Amino acid sequence: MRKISLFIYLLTFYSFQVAFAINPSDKLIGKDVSVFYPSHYDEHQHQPSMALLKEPKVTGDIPTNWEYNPHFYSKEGKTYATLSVAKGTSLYGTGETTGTLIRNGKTITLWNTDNFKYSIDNGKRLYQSQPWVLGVNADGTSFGVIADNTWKQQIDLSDSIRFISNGPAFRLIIIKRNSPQEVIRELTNLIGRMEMPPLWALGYQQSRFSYVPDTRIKSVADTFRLKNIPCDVIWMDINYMERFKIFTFDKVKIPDPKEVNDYLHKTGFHSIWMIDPGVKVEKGYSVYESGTLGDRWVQTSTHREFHGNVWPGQCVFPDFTIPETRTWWSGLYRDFMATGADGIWNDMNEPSVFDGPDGTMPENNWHRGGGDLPAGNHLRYHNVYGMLMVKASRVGLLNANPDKRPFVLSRSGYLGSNRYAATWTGDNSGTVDNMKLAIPMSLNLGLSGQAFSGPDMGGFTGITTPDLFGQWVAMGAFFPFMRGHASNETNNKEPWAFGPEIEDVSRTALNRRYRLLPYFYTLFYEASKTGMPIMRPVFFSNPKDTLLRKEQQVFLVGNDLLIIPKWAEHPSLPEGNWRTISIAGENSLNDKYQADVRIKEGAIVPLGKIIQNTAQYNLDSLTLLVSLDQKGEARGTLYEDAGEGFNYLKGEYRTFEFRAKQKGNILSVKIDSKKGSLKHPGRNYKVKLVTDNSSVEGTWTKSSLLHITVASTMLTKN
Ligand code: NBV
Repeated sequence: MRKISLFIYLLTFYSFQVAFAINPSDKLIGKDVSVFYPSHYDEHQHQPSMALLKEPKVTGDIPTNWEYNPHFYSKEGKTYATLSVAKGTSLYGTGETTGTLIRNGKTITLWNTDNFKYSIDNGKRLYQSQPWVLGVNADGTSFGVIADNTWKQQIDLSDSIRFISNGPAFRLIIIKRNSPQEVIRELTNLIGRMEMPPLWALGYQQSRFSYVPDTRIKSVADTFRLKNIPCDVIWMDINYMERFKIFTFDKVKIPDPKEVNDYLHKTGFHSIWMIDPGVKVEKGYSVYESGTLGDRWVQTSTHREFHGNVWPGQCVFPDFTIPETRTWWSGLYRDFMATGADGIWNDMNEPSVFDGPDGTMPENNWHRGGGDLPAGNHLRYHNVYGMLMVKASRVGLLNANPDKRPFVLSRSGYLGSNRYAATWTGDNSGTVDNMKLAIPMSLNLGLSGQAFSGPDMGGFTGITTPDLFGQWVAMGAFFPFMRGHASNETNNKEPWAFGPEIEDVSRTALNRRYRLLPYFYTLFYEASKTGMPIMRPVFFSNPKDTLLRKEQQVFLVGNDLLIIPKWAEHPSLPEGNWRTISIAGENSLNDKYQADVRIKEGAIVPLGKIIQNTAQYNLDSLTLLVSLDQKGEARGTLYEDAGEGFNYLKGEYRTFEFRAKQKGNILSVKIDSKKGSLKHPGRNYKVKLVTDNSSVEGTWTKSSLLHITVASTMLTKN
């Protein structure tokens, strides 16, 4: 019945177009997850899916009362898939673009683009493509739509959800759930989740285009330690290379990379080095020679080696659709990582080609594929070029250091690239607008499956003022990925570069982040298990509350902390009693910069110590911030593992549950060790009860049951 009526609908309204009937192979592929096919679907043009972990199995027929029915058609050489949207539906996702958190009314182009200053198309196409829309209905129930399509396309949300592709007809996967959280869980069940990153990747990271020579790298690192400003990572941008040739080091600027890495390691730093995809065409250059010998490069439409200009001059580009190319690429990291590098930064991987059409390769360039991946043109593979690159980079890091968790940062991405790499939002500017924009950008990445993201904190290009940096560092401390970065033409943007006041602001902001690491790390664990974003929109607190749907100045970290940047004006706040906390001695209410951080009633948040880097992370003592609900109760969790390596996958981790209960003026907190085999000798805990206007702390106790006596005036009345 459903199919017949839709077919008639199509004939009536689209008779001027080529209308396709609903395909009988539309099926359920899981509980309340359906796949829909256009009738002219050619699986060789789309499969194996680049987004999905595996080809979904049909589990049954779509029930007749299924309400999300797309229709497919083609018009003027483009293929369309449309889903009508009921009034009151809020739309999100669509990956990384500029603009508001809520995506209704927007049109986004999915064509990965090197977009310096977000100036091309007003940032409506950026470095990544996530053909994915999350819908939250007026009543808070939810759905999500994946266009399983890598080809160049647009998402038009002006009056419905419409995917418009320059490629052949494609299928849609539609998820239906009771809440947006459950939709994200199912999305990431289908596309995969990130694995636990190394703990150090959650620390503060300092970058610039570029810290050279080696003495400058060391002095930046030393200054952090000298000034007691926490930091975990120093980043090396392209100028460390010999004439921008990847996998080389400039002999004068970085004569001994191993010595640099060793130096950083000694003071608790990790190092991340940039590797771009463009390989300089140069006789005698080993990467070019070995790649040419193996026939590894992307070809022109006439099957010649494609050449394009990037930093090193004329370059060739690895064809990552070829399995042997990926293996070769992975292998290049072996010697490179042997210098002691800890992580890799893959930039320019849209791919950016300075003299190519639209800043990239011609659409008819040829990718040869292999294994189960068919050959195809660049129009098909452009959007997954970066994803295939970081997939191979990740394997390279793993092979080089089998006992370490690989950390790769990628500029380009596609739906599912969260499996291989974290991301940042590219070349933003040091403006107030760009600072504010970072919130909806990272929130929508999280709502598109990419939980590990953040902006260039402080702004990449343009002069950043001290005041802006102060606001940005205070807010950036609560993003999943926190890296300060700066372009080569700008002022210094290290925390101490803006004078003593902002240096102090930065120290406090970073102390707050580092004290919260046990909470953040627990959230990363949750993200790796369920796909739940670390940074969440406030409407997650109550998806039925339509007043929260547009809120993009404030955000949640997990479910229990609400972050209100100082610059937020009349934000819509979630209901309930959210109490302001002091994390590192600050009083955010009297502070010009430090964001107001509030804990949810009924929550317990674990705090570690103030440390200078994660090598000092030691949960021998934990402060439990307790905020009681109306019933005088609170709960929280903690995840713990070695912070590095893979033993956690064999069970060497531990989860804890904290439960607080008030009886009279005694507050007791019970600590239960739940899952995992990680041994620990027990630790000291301290309870800090947060009430509406003050807080009270107990004493350090090594026990699984803590009691503190609190003046009854401070307690919630039963
Ligand atoms: O490698 C230099 C820069 C890098 O700093 C930045 O983060 C990337 O997004 N890179 C782009 C190349 C060109 C910058 C104008």
